[in-house]
Amino acid sequence: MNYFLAAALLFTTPISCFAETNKVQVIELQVTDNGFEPNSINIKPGTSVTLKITRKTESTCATNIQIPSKKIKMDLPLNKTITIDLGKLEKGEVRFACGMDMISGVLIVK
Ligand SMILES: [Cu+2]
Repeated sequence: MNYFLAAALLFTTPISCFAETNKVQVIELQVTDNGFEPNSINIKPGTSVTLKITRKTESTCATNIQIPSKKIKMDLPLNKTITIDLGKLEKGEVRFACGMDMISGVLIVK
């Protein structure tokens, strides 16, 4: 047993857990008959955000998603989860919408 390593792990683990700069938030979104669910998400500034989006319905025009401020456009295949890494978000709002901009939602960073 390597006691030095064990001690090092014991002391480094809690520190990295609480480090402000390494916060990651995974947000799971679904596209249903009601649109994006949820369609309003609160996030703390400086958090790295990963979206996991699954389209659950055929009867929607949201077969793709666009995030204009991040210049992102992705197809949303039925019942398949896609992952979008947004990186660290600063204060403000990040809007997302279907390709035709009829169904939308927002990440509120504050
Ligand atoms: Cu649409």
